[in-house]
Amino acid sequence: TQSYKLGLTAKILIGMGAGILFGLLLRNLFPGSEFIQNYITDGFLHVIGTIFISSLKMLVVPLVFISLVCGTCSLSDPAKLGRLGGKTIAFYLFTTAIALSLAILTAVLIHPGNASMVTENMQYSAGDAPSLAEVLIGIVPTNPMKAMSEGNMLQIIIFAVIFGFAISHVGSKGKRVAALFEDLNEVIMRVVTLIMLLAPYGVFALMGKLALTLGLETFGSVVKYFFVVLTVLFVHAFLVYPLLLKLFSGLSPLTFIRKMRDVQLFAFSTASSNATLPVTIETAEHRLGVDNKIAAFTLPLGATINMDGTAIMQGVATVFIAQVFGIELTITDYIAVVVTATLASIGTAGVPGVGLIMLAMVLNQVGLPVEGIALIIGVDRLLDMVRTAVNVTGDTVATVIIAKSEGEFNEATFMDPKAGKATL
Ligand code: DAS
Repeated sequence: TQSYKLGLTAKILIGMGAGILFGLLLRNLFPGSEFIQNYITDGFLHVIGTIFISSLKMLVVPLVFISLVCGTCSLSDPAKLGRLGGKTIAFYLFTTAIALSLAILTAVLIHPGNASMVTENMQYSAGDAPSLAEVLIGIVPTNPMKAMSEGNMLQIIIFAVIFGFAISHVGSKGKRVAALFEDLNEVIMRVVTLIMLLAPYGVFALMGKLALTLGLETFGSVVKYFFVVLTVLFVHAFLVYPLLLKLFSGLSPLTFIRKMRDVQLFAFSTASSNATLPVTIETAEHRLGVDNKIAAFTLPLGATINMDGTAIMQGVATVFIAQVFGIELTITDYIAVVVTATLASIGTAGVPGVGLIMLAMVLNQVGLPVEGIALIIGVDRLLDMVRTAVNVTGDTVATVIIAKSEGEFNEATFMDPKAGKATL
């Protein structure tokens, strides 16, 4: 008889459920237990969860460099490279602008914040938002190896694109180098599917630790803020993106959403677009039918500069904090928020909690009290997980639309429900 093979998605969901149950059980059976805190929460669960995330991050730099060189060296036409870059940046800015506008509008209408929430011991420090000049200068690596060792995604992308482009302009030698990178790409993608098989265990640990540490009491006064952000995130992910996909590519949003489940579960569990990148690239190429030369460029770029979910949190949080402190925001203030939030997101990689750090820059820039962040920091971890899933979904929607518009898309793969199932 055909033994029913549980798909990876099912195993991850089981891992999540078991982890949450395990954490809640321990939290309620032994509240405040030192042993649990030291040996389970900060011990066993922390170790397994961190190893899982590290094993994903381990792949990011080699995968992005190899697949981007591999993709670019088959993009010998400079006009096509320029058009691809232009389309990608334009589409990312377009969806982020929609996300921010939706968020600000909803928060102004629902008015989640009021003056009664101000407490005395609020403090939070803010960095300075980078200027456009700093962002542009910061993109070119002075030392590619340093960029790789630091995981500076934009610098790695720039170097890989230039290196790959040069390969297609050295004649026959280039063919050998290109073939080598094709083979390396094959190997590194195989490593990705191997690591994905660890997911159920890693997710169990991550959710177990979260359930053990995050109590319902942290939701207190900011429950309205929490649900406003959640609502806009869901509207953006399940209404705006399907609409854009249908409008710009004519493809079935349902098929897309179904095939994005694993990626969204990884993003939710790790709260890191960067750590999820190997899975996003593998899914885009092997399950959604996007050609490597597109996915290898648009997805690493998107994981770094395109964070619609984060922009949504920042839009709502800015309005919420202004409401709490009774500060009236003008249209120019909102425009300053949109510009600063977009600039701040370009330079920062997709790692857990980066949204809050950028929010501090945005508040600082528009003269709002940064200490207001102390109000929302308690629920930010859970929101970070959801908005990261939205971030990676936005990157992939843009990738599919651009791939189809460039004719670098295999519709048969997209329509095939069995395509690219993660197996050994
Ligand atoms: N966790 C970030 C990411 O990986 C998003 C955020 O912090 O807002 O995209």
